[in-house]
Amino acid sequence: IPQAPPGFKSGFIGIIGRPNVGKSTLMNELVGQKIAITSPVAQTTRNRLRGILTTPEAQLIFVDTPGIHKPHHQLGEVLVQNAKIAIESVDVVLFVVDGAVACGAGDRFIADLLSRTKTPVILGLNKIDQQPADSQFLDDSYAQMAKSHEWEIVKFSAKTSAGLPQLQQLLIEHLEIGPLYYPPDLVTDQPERFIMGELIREQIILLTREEVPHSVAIAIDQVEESPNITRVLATINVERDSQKGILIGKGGSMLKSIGSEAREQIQKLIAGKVYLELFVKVQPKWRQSRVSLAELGYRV
Ligand code: GDP
Ligand code: K
Ligand code: MG
Repeated sequence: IPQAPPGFKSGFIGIIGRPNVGKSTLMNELVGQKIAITSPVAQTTRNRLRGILTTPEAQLIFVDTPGIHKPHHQLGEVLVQNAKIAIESVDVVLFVVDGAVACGAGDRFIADLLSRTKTPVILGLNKIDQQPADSQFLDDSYAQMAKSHEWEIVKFSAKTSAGLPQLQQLLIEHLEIGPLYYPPDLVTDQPERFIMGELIREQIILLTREEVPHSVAIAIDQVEESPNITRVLATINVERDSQKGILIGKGGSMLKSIGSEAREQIQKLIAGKVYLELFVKVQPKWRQSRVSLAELGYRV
């Protein structure tokens, strides 16, 4: 890693917020590459994932987190625990809310968590492209929350990029002089294999029924590069036979769709041709088992 020039700033920014407010979309937009998968489904993001943006004056390391919500099972608790760790271990918290809907109980639950930390908080109103014509009442509901906690507030759209340069500038202002933590051209701390697994999971979320996505875990078994094509073998682990059935689909049609969409995404990721082979395996109750969670790469 090269030495940072004099006056260079760097630091870690935790992206916190309810599910579906656009945290992952925002991180992808800021770093300029799809590293975190996004979808209209809550709990798309499971692991903590770092996105890295290096400018001539600063290195911003974003920590994407799963949305914070009331946990219902062990995986849920692990997710909330990870978000809490993220809050304490970053230099700045970017608390993202959905500016197209009024401030609600979910936002206040998080605001309460954040009020107990010394980490500086910036309140980010996302989805301003979706705000209705008369949006003053929406802005007011968040402005009140920001004021009572003395948080700075900034408005943007992760989808259209409106307001993102201003957000970036504000974040840099909050960082201290620091080193380059990562090489300037790196956009994520995760290995390519992990992102590949995520891109497969994204297609499962987008293409299958809601009960399947929460119980899948992807293992990339093999990545074999040759001059013309990269061969990727992956296993989709599910809990039940019925889920295996849904994933495979009639005559294998669902698995075929997942495979061809995921292949497109992985080709973009590695900028090359990909051959993708998917297997589906039933591994009962992995969600309840901390051992299996750890084996599958989740922080427990
Ligand atoms: P997360 O759960 O907070 O990580 O949210 P995602 O990044 O997965 O986004 C949830 C949904 O909101 C997806 O369908 C995104 O396309 C959508 N979304 C994210 N940011 C914006 C935005 O600025 N404007 C609009 N209209 N939609 C957005
Ligand atoms: K989501
Ligand atoms: Mg996300």
